[in-house]
Amino acid sequence: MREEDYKAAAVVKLDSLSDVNDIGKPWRYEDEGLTVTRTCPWSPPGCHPVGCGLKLYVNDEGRLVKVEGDENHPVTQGRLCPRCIALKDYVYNPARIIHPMKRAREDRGKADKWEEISWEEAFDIVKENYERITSQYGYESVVGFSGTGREGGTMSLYPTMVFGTPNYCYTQSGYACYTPRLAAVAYITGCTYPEWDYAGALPGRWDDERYVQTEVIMLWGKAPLESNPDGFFGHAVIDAMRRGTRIINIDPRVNWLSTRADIHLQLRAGTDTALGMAMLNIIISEDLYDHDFVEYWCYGFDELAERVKEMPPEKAAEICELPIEKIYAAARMYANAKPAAIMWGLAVDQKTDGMQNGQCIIALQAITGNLDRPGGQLLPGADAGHNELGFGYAESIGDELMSKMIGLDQYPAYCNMILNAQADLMLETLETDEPYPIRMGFYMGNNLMTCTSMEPKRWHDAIVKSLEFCIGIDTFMNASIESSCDLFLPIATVAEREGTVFTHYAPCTVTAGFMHKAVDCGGLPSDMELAYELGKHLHPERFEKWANAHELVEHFRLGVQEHGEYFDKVSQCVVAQVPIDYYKYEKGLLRADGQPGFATPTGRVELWSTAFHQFGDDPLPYYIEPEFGPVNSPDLMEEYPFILTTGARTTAFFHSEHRQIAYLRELNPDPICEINPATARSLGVADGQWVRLWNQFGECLMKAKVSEIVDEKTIHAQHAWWFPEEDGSEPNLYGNFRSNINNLLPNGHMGKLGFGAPNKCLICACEPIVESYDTDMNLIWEKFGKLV
Ligand SMILES: Nc1nc2c(c(=O)[nH]1)N[C@H]1C(S)=C(S)[C@@H](COP(=O)(O)OP(=O)(O)OC[C@H]3O[C@@H](n4cnc5c(=O)[nH]c(N)nc54)[C@H](O)[C@@H]3O)O[C@H]1N2
Ligand SMILES: Nc1nc2c(c(=O)[nH]1)N[C@H]1C(S)=C(S)[C@@H](COP(=O)(O)OP(=O)(O)OC[C@H]3O[C@@H](n4cnc5c(=O)[nH]c(N)nc54)[C@H](O)[C@@H]3O)O[C@H]1N2
Ligand code: SF4
Ligand SMILES: [Mo]
Repeated sequence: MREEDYKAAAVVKLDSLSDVNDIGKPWRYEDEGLTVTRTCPWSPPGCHPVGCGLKLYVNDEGRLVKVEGDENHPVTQGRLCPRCIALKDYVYNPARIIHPMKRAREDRGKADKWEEISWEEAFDIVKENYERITSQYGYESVVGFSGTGREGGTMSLYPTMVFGTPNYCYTQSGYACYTPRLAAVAYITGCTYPEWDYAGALPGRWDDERYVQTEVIMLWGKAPLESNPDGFFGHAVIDAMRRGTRIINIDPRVNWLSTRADIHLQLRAGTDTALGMAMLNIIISEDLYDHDFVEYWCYGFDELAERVKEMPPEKAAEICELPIEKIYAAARMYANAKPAAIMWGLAVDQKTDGMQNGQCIIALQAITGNLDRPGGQLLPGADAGHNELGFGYAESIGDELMSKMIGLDQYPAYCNMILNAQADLMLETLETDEPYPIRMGFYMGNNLMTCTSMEPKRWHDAIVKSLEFCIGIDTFMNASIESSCDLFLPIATVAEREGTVFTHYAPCTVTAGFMHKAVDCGGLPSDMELAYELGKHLHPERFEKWANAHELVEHFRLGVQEHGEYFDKVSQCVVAQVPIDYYKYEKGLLRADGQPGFATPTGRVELWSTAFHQFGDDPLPYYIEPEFGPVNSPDLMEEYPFILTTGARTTAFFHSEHRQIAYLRELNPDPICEINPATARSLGVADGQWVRLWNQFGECLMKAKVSEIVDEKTIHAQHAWWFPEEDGSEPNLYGNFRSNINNLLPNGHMGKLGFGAPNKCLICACEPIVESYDTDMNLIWEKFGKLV
């Protein structure tokens, strides 16, 4: 493309996203005899919609030979994680599956029984089984399993228009990831997630005249350098620190940021809500709050002030096992900084009172006047990005079928919020066939038996028993698909697909990125293209309005109705900053009716939540002591004396993915649990030794990393471990249940609204073992690393 054409195409109208401007070079150019494609990835390989700038170098044979960061991306500026640097080892990995495959139902769990078939045969098999099962059991007998926000997994298109089922299900107990935070914000403020404003959307970035440097960031149960979560680019925190931003870190573990923080609150895992209430108590009682904001824009302040009196700092210090002066210092530092921001992470969701923890965080952000203030917490506007959630539900499912969604009656605050069947009840339904049988399933960016689900063996048995037909849609084989699927549909990686990636899944988007196809590995479809093709086979009438998958993208992702050149035009872009506004509540930009205020029944931030009240929960925040821990179960702690927290992210892997990438596996060859040196000494555990972790729910084996990262009472264990180099057939199933920390985590311990699960605050025992399961890196290099 010529430079002038590129400029002509650079300004596009993205419906509700308004004007965007592309930045930097054309999307494709020649350099050193190679073709360079600039792209912004989403998945696969797995990542959240961060859309970091990538340059993919392709040689004359059409082969990807080099990946570099794109220095012209306004936020990432050339920086990449090891996983993107290793992209070519993922694309060309010998274990990657590039043909559809089938297997007889009686051969489930036998890794050598797969047979390659054509796409036509694969579509016929889906149609035949789908029609047979739904005519016998109804559309509600189909379940779609999704994992975290990967491009495919976020798509409501599959459950709605393709399979027409009300039962899409993210299977982590209590939907304990992101959605509890989204729900708390939605119910209390009428907006979705307020992320820290890191000037990502401003053309001048940190130096933009509208921006005000954040003085303090409170990182709450979030480790963004490792996780780049939910569309946020973690190194922005370091960029801000270089400009003087100070850090408060709330985390039971030590990490790079906590060692550079002004204050590290190393609390007992799972006690965050007590801390949040105590901080509110201090800020209110010391009159450190923003009186104007509270008076004009908040509802229920007096009731909140009364409630948090129940949590004086002394009490929180005892509960959280923190020095009281640190709690005071953190509350004062946060409240006195203007602007200040809270970055709240997964640990907020992963406890029974996750919603109440979220409620405290929103209250802190609101009463300090940091909502929608430059350098504070950016709010999405009423006309924020096209939100695809709900796309196709009305046309394809209808009210009667929708009312059959598992959990809708018991947990309306959950099911209506995210249009998902409640996870814990779905497990019971699979086990009991009550209230009706579930007989067909598909995995869409999900590997629940290794990673997403607690008590994974229970999920395994329930799925294998109840599903007559199951489809895996993935790039690689995994334990869930191996044990329970009859059909495998392979898909394109980010290097082979076109698409869009909006940070934060569209609402509160700061950059819009566009994926460009750089290579071809056998004409594999993207998730969107596969949905379109499958949909045309199963329900052609629903798909006839789109001539191709591009038109579907225009409608589904970009929110435009008229089709034609739109996608082509947009797809010339690489990355664009999306215009934002501040103080939208004053300008009538948060409410659909254009009135000032927030989109809640009272028009204000509801510190006393009318929504929580209507759903039958307490309208004010309250603390729930972890069910299993020193206070509530001292007897159990005699047997299982350590606090167990799990799943802190590592840059080497995205959940259960990337174990086959030799270069990444070398960074973290074995499943690690972190144990304090004093604890290790008392247990007789040496650094690098295998240990058994167990509790009342189950056990697993991990390799000890003896380190001061955790204190003496706490053990942290990695999640999502399996061993693709091992025998995949049942019962070994790639060693799936051997080092699976989720064996020790239960289902069914969520909060009153159905959200939250104690996945980062359980208990366990630990003992050294003598068996050796050491990873043979030579085997891994031999098996997966040849093509580098
Ligand atoms: N590399 C990589 N990146 C990822 C992922 C991945 O698998 N790999 N997964 C993605 C997904 S789905 C998500 S949800 C995000 C999550 O990303 P984050 O929100 O950053 O969450 P985690 O990394 O799980 O945990 C963050 C921190 O919480 C701390 N923590 C543990 N227990 C507690 C507690 O009780 N209270 C407090 N305050 N802190 C606690 C941990 O020590 C850890 O440092 O990451 C995303 N990004
Ligand atoms: N103990 C413990 N367990 C946890 C956590 C924890 O902190 N502690 N974290 C939990 C959290 S927050 C989450 S979100 C879950 C994550 O759980 P999942 O999202 O289910 O993660 P994976 O197990 O990696 O499975 C994802 C599968 O999707 C495939 N895939 C990747 N990208 C795409 C794509 O674009 N399209 C399609 N079709 N497939 C794709 C991958 O190859 C992989 O096989 O794990 C949860 N499990
Ligand atoms: S966050 Fe890391 S892995 Fe994800 S797209 Fe950006 S560089 Fe790649
Ligand atoms: Mo997640």
